[in-house]
Amino acid sequence: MDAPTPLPSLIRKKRDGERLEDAEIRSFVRGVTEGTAQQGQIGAMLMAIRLQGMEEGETLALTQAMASSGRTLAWPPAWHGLLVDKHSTGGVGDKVSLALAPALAACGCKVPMISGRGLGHTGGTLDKLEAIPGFRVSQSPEEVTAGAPPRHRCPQMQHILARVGCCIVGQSAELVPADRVLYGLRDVTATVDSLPLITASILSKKAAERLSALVLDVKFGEAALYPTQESARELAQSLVQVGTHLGIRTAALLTRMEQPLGRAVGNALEVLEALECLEGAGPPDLRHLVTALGGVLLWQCGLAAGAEQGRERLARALDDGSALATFEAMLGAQGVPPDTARDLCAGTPAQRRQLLGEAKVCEELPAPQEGWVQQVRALPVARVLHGLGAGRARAGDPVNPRVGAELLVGTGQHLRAGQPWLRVHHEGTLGAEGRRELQDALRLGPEPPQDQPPLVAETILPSGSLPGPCRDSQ
Ligand code: IUR
Repeated sequence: MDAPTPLPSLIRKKRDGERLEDAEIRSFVRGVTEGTAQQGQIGAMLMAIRLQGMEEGETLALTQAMASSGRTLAWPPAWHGLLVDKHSTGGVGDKVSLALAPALAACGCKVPMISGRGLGHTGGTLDKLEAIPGFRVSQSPEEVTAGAPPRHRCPQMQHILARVGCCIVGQSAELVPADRVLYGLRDVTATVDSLPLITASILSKKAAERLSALVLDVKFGEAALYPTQESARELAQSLVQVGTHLGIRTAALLTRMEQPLGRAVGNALEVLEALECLEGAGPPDLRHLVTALGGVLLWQCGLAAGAEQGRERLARALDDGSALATFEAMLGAQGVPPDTARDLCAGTPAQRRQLLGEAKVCEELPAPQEGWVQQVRALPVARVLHGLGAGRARAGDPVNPRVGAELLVGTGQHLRAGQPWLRVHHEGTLGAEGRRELQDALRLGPEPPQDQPPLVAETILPSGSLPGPCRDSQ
């Protein structure tokens, strides 16, 4: 083990713009994990990194030190090369993981997906899954540690992956404890928006999962973490480079986040829409993103000759029922009673809605005038739903899974004055202010909109960047 370096000298070094040695970075992360570093010292180092940045080698060392700050997962050798995951920087109506994880498993991948909860205006995969009665996103400690060295074995997850091929779980307290501390302090020290800190935070968790391949959905636009394609590209390049150095085959898609993905926003409504996608139907933009992200992963882990062939293979899994059957098996393995899982996957839309529960109030908003839909802005929709209880202001707050909205129109559609364009599901009061904000989300014009820019703007690979989705084994 490296001799500890006094933290004030490390902070001074980074404050003055010098490069930190790998051993110094490990020493800092050890102080964070073991609790010997004071909160003020950690905050000061985070601010120094935020202001001075880090070279790629420093970011890699930080990622590695954080990844080994806790437990790392271990898998049977036969699965090596097949372990895949997807990470999204967060969007509105983004239910991709719910369809993608089982579809990838149906194609032969092993998907130990570790997801997060929603915070702010973006939703979280775990909250969506918890709209399903009985679904368990966590594993009890007995299940994690039973009969195996706690640092590596994860029998419950491994058991599910062996039987089903995928699981979607929350991050356990033992996985990357350094990130828990650093992320909490970044939130209160105005250091969330630091490229090396975001890169290390995201990738340390993926490195601890011992993945073979990773695809990142880096969103940009009004409702995304990054407003512009250029800023999203910078993060994507950092993630792809550091991920590749970690030995994970990493690629990123830059995707637009101006409008909600699909037609449904809100946890229970998004589960319903994910089920449609798993049946080979549902909104085209959702299917497009699921198959584009999955296609890259199938190519990266050698199950398809190129990204396009991967996309076609994934689409087949959605169309032939195998992805839906895998989703049903995953629900069963994660605590959903078999009858409920079957009724949800095989039921009619009305039966599904009844199973997930419906909000007390359903209100339709009329178009204020005639016109062609140019855009439905995601941000105001997400903000109003958040205020109605669909999202949380603080970690740990409850969410109401029944609150949400259905878009009744799509871009390019013509609306008559008074025609309903949005159905809001809630259990409170929408109020004049909320109504005004929602009406501001609807952009109408006198003519049909010109060419729509593609949802996938760019693909970032270790070898460089391609416009649009990755079209073959380039
Ligand atoms: N998600 C993460 O896991 N880490 C981060 O720093 C951000 C999002 I921003």
